[in-house]
Amino acid sequence: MTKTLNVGMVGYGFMARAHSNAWSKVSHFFDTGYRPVLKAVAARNTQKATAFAEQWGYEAVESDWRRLIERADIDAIDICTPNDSHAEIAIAAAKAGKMVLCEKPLARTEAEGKPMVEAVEAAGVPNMVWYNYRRVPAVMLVKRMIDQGLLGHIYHYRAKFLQDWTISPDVPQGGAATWRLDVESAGSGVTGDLLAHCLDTAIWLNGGIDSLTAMTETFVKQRKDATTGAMRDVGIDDAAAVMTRFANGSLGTFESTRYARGHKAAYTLEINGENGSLAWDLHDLNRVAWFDHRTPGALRGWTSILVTDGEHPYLGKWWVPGLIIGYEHSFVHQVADFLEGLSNGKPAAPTFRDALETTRICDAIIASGRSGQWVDLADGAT
Ligand code: SOE
Repeated sequence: MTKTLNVGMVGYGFMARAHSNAWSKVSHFFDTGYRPVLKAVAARNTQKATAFAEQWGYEAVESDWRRLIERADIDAIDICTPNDSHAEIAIAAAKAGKMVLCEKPLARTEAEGKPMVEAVEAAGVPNMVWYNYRRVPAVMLVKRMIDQGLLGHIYHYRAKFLQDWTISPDVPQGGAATWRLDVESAGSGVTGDLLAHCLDTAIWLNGGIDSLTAMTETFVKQRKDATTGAMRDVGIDDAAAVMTRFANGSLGTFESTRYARGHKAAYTLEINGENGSLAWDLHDLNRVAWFDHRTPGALRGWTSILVTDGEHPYLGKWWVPGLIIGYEHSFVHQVADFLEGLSNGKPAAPTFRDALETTRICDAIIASGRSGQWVDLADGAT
């Protein structure tokens, strides 16, 4: 019998919309044993929260996330607030016995994330971090192809996530819309916001990172505070270029910036193995580019796999073969896997513990950007 799962959302921004859409759609397409109910949304700005609740169908509004956690009728807390409040909310929610889902990155630093992992594990509550790009069907197909050994030994992992929205020095820091530029709220710049996605996908596809060295830069040194209007030093990294050594012996290169004119969300990855190469591009998200070296010489070449068939990951649940899906579906898939995990007892990844590793790598990037040194990450070292 299908159970209901009452969701308490904290926040009403862009990510709260992506998550709410996923919670509301999932049971129309996936049989997971659970039907989410949008029970209540919490935010200090109750006017905005009320408008959000009306638009998405939340039954109630709370002006404080603590009230949401106290409610006996809430099963899961979904955290969609700026990074500096993730830890406090997640720890309180876990202590209250709620399931906890947290927007990425888990926390601003590994030190902040550790007690979050301890809290969910001590309480034994299901938990997950929203690294949604794993759930793009084409990326999931890449995972299956690697796990089947199609690439053979892997030599290179390459990823980029490029944007251009902070080039103007007039973009402020802090405030509801631009907290991502404020180091206090965000913890870091492109590293925690964009590279974290690339790293999460990379360690899932290609295994752990043993060591890295990074170059980081803050191009605009001072910006206005969105609230006070006063000029303040900018503490975030605007761009990062990283070289890594993976535990499997492969070399990784990662690049992220918000200063690449013309790029809004250009996430691409490529993996080169002994038997072939695989590539994926968010702007063509339903395709995997595949070069199979074992194909006879005259026929050998890059092929483009259109990931829209019923046998492809998740696609059998949507439309008929050949019809495409988009960005928002990756969130629906993540919720579907989370609910499935509740039903079958196999927790969906990345859990808080999995996501802590990504945050640990982000810390190492920031540290290396400052010191110019390689950072050893093997066996838990930092
Ligand atoms: C920032 O612009 C952002 O919205 C990130 O916060 C998301 O995680 C990323 O998926 C798209 O870009």
